[in-house]
Amino acid sequence: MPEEDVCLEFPEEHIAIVRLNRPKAYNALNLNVRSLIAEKFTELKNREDIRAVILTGDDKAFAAGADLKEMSGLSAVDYYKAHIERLYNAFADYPRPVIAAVNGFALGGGMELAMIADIIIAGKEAKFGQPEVKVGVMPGAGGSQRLVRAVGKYNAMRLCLTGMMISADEAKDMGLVCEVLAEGKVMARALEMARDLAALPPLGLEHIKYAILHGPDMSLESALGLERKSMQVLLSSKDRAEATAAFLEKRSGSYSGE
Ligand code: CO8
Repeated sequence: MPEEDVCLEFPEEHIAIVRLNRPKAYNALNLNVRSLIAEKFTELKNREDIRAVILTGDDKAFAAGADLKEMSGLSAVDYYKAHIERLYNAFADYPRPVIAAVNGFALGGGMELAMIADIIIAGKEAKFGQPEVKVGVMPGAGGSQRLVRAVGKYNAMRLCLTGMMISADEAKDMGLVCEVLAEGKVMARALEMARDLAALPPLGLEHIKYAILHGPDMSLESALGLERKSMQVLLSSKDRAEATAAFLEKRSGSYSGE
């Protein structure tokens, strides 16, 4: 069977990899790829056994942005009707941790895709940028908004207004990338991190992710309330009892997500 433009792999128990697979187009995001990303994350939402996901591309590109060839033929109405936000929401709403493992180019829609993930790690040679201004548009899938929340006004302005590319090290200095790895080491590190996450209580991961994603858009008082309520829910979970017992008995815990 021919490989799809987005592949879903299960390398180990509890871990999934969503891999963009359009190498000839530097993993440019056409509508088919965006639909497949949505389809894969929708499938993963129904997989209770999956506790951490890695989103990646290949060595040359995470994704070099929207497919400019396809988009050049789209009218504003076509673009509206494509409802790309609904496709991205299938990924953005995924409740468990997602690591973006970036090698090569993460540009435009590709960088926007990486920013939906919860943790971004990158190879030394990776390049990030929001070059939409150079093709006469602007970031349209979260680029201006997720970026300003991640790196602040001045860095977001510099990237979006100039369309410049930055290195993985510079992206790390800004707080966008968490770890920069030597060439060839990104997937191994992503898997190691996913393994660590998958060994933790999944309900805790879900509640932490939700609070960190949604809290900053609330008043501090409401966000603290959300945090407190989430913590109270976790207190009554079976996994909390198991984690405490494991600590007291000096062993590692085994979690069911209940
Ligand atoms: N869309 C479609 N095909 C692409 C894209 C893309 N975004 N990026 C690369 N490719 C294709 C190239 O066309 C080429 O294919 P072919 O061999 O068939 O010509 C192949 O990938 C390799 O590309 P290059 O030969 O250019 O490789 P280089 O190593 O020389 O350069 C770069 C790599 C720097 C990544 C270069 O390809 C590039 O600049 N790509 C475009 C980056 C970009 O501007 N992305 C889009 C950002 S905008 C966005 O994401 C959302 C808004 C879109 C609105 C569009 C309105 C028209």
